[in-house]
Amino acid sequence: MLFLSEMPGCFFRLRPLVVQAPFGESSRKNWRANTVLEEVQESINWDPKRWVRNNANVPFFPPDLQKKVLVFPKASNNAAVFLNAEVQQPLTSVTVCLRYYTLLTRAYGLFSYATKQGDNDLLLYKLLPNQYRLYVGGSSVTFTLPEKPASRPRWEHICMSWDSATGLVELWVNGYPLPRMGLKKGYSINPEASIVLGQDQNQGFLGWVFDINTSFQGEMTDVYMWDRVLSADEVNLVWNDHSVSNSLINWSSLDYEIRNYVMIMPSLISA
Ligand SMILES: [Ca+2]
Repeated sequence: MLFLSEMPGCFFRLRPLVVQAPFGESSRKNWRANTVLEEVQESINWDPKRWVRNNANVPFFPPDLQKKVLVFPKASNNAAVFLNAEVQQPLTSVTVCLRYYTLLTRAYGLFSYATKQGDNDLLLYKLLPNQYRLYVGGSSVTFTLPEKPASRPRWEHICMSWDSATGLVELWVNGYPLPRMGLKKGYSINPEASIVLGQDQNQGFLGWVFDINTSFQGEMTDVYMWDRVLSADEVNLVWNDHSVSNSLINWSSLDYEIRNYVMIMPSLISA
């Protein structure tokens, strides 16, 4: 379990190391394991290589986040989780799935994929409790769900996909698809991205910046991304917590970096 506390002017950085799996080949060629807790001075121009350690004495943490959740305990303009994804070529189709739990009623960013083509090259954004806004290439479509008062707060699972050939955007909420909409037909999403959970990245003077008023506060888990549109059966598998192969981002072997006040905790929901 990782305990990360807030410190003004500093952020804690988790740098996953790539090591060979001790039990033979895993589904990925390299087993991303062993995160190292580093306290470093906040710097815009940090060099990732500086923080890689290959020391047997460093703390060891299990790489598998199954049954774990990310807790974003409070609204902020600096807390986020950065993800590394092995995107090799421009994305002409994509699916992003995640599960989250919040009591927020304002807008917030869930998954932000910013590139030099724009801060909203791919963005999952919640506008209202019953309204999702999905961006591709800076354009957006808004899905408005029928308002049904929930009897109790609950986790929500979403899968969003987009396909360049048709321009069609799918949004699945708790395993149910909404009527498809279209945008950016023929577009390609840049493979070089800054990928962030829990914030909407915006273009600032010196780089990407966050806005406390669109920050996520709550819990998040089961984050996945594929460079294809998942079939209905596959979305159903993901919703039911089964694995679907060949993902670019995989919750079970997440390559991530935590900035500021985000905690990794056991899920409070029993299996
Ligand atoms: Ca943005």
